[in-house]
Amino acid sequence: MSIILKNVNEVDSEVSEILDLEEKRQKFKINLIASENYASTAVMETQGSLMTNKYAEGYPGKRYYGGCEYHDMVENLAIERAKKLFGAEHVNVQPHSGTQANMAIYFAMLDVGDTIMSMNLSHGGHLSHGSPVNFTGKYFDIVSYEVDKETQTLNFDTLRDLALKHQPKLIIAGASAYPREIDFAAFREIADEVGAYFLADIAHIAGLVIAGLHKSPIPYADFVTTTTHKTLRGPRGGMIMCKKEYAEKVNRMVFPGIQGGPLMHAIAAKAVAFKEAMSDNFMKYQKQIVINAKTLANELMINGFDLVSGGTDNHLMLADLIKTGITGKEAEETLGNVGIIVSRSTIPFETRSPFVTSGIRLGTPAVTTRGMKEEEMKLIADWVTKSLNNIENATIQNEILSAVEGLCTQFPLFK
Ligand code: DSN
Repeated sequence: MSIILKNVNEVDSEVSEILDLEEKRQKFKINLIASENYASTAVMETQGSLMTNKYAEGYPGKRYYGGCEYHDMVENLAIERAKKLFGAEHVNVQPHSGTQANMAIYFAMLDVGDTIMSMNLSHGGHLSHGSPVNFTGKYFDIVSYEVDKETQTLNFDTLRDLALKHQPKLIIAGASAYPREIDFAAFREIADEVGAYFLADIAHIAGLVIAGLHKSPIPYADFVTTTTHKTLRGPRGGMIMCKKEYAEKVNRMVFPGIQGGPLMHAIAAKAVAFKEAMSDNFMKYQKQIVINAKTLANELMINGFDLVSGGTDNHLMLADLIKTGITGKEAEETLGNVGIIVSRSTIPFETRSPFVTSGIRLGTPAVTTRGMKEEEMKLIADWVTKSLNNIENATIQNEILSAVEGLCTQFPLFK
């Protein structure tokens, strides 16, 4: 029976069995998905709590339902803690996701048809920043910037030229697959030059920003959005931070603009996660994420892999598999079979479809939560290499699978 939901088995044995299977999967596989993490049991308990039994449309002190006194208390706690953690003037903790946080900014500040300048999805950007298959690509005119062909990093001269040419109303910095530090001050300068709003989406790096391991966009950006479940290690959800002058517009767009009742159980769990993020342990954890990422990246390069931009400054790296002859999809499947979970990823100037891809993305937030350090990163790099170099060799693949399970047993989850 699942460690978290002890009563489910009595009511629904089918779901209970699925929870058991997922618990085993999380416990005995190495999770290198850069956007995932393991929330603490305190966060999960709160997210699964009785706070789900309430409508609380509106904001603290101004609800459209009676009986919201404790929901006001918990939402205010979450807001105050987030303000303190990030040094933000205004915080809205109600967005259900990162995409809804972004949507609120677009619809609060732009008109349909306005121009947004953002990073190309296949160069590391996010779906909700302007992909043609996303609402952003349908409602707004999207100008995409790419990484430099030589350095595979952002080139601010090219970015500036693009902004001057297209005069966007909003410039977005932030990515899902960019292994280097983002210069938010440089984005601000360009935004000022063309009179654009500046949105920084820090979903991936929020934890690093709190720990001061990545420069904060708060002094530079008009709006900062994030998810709360990646490096921040909270419940699945979104959040908006912005300058005071935009508070009213942003709040009104989140509710009643694009959302109805807030998920109060998730908001309560955000408050718990923010408290955890104020601890010394959280700072140490963030430092180790970066050390682990650097170690994993260096070992993979020693083993012959090409990494986009030649390494990492943050929690993730992108392996360019072109010279190996295998696709991202094949690599994801092969590693999945030995218990190492990664996500296929497009690489800059990708020639394959997003379903196949030429790369994989690897990140260290989840394995670092388990307590793994440099020594374990070296083992993992060797297993990734050996597995991908011996795709057809079942004996080797089985040996790696056993070794992976052995390592996971040494670093238990949900203790
Ligand atoms: N899709 C997420 C990621 O994996 O980066 C971001 O929302």
